[in-house]
Amino acid sequence: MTSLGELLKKAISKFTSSTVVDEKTINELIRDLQRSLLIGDVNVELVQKISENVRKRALEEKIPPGLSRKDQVIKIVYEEFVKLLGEEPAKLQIPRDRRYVLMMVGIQGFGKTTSIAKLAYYLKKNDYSVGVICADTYRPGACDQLTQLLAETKIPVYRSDGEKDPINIVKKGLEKLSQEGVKVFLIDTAGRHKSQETLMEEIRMLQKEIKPDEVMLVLDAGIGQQAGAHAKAFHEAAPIGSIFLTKMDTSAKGGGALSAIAVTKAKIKFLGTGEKIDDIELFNPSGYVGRLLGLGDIEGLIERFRLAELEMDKERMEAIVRGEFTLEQFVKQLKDLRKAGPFSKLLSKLPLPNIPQIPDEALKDAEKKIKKWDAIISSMTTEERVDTHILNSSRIKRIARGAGVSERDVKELIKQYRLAKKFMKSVKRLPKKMLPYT
Ligand SMILES: Nc1nc2c(ncn2[C@@H]2O[C@H](COP(=O)(O)OP(=O)(O)OP(=O)(O)O)[C@@H](O)[C@H]2O)c(=O)[nH]1
Ligand SMILES: [Mg+2]
Repeated sequence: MTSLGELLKKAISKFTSSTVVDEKTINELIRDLQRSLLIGDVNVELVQKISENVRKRALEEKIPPGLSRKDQVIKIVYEEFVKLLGEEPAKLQIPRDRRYVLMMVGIQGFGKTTSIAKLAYYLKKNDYSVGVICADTYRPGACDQLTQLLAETKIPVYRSDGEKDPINIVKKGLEKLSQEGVKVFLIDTAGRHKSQETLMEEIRMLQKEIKPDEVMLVLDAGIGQQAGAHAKAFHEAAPIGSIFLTKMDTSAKGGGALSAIAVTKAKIKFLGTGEKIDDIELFNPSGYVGRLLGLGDIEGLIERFRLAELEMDKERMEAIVRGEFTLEQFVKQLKDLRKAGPFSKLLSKLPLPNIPQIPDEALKDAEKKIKKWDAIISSMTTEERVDTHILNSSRIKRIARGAGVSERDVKELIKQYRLAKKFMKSVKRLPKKMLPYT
């Protein structure tokens, strides 16, 4: 069966190879992405959310000069996937000043034992006092494997070969290793068992008795859509807090992780990139999505957007300072300002000592008014937004009704807009150093 990763890549490459990009091709891309995600068992709500965000942004966002609509759609798809995986690179989030117990769970052969060793080594290199407990009583040689992997690291491994009860092993291990000064405990659990049910029961009991600070699910990047079901089963036994995605070096960069994330709401923390003990990477969502979607130089594309948008902002600011702005830009400007903090605070920072007349009304209560004004703008035609002079009383009536506000509200917005324009024009005549935007 085709993996989610392959399906997504196919959808993207079909889109990028189309000669025209219009609403139809965008909708087609969204449909293809939806279909792929659903086949990949990503839950419906999440699929809906991603596709709605992509559609909305693709239709609404301005394309900066020098960039194509195709570039823009790719960027949006990329950003929405990154958002899903956690925008920031993963953080370790393991405290240094208290005991911390991390339990690793996962299906047999996915790489639990290997990943425990990698994580232990990684933590040691980061100056944590770390120890490992082997609580896998099923796999023959499981503890030997762990001991061997860590042989050269001087990381203590607790094992109790006579003991068959993993809970007892962990309890004793915590005690013994604590005495040796260990603060961070990594528990390796069984992956093979009599049956799936008995395995889950064991994990459930460990969760109940040990109450680890973090349960990390190990997933093989190659397993594709079953990942969701695996994650669900483990999540029900012990709430999954993070994911270690293994075999990124050999798999088709599986999208199964997306399903697992959807089910558990946990984020990927680490990637395994080989069999050696230092083949471990802290997870970086942007790199992962780039690989998953088969996007070549996505970093380069994002950078080109960033520069072009900066340029657009600069031009917009300059136009505003010249008093050239539309009604829509006026409201957007107020919204941007609001993001920067309350108006009064912002105004007090501006170097505007003896300026003729700040249109006080435009700013007073603006925060309350902006919502109304936004609604007013939305019920205007494009023509009306660009040229307020065409707003006669019948148009005003229609707009007010559409926005659910009074006609007075509409008139006030127009008045404030004109005042602001006049104001900016008067500011323009002042010495340059007094301009707020330079
Ligand atoms: N290429 C590659 N191989 C890996 C990676 N992680 C684990 N492996 C290999 O996968 C195989 C299984 O790994 P284990 O760590 O034994 O898996 P496990 O989950 O502990 O398995 P059980 O103990 O049987 O439940 C081993 O051959 C590992 O070397 C990885 O990131 N890349
Ligand atoms: Mg193992």
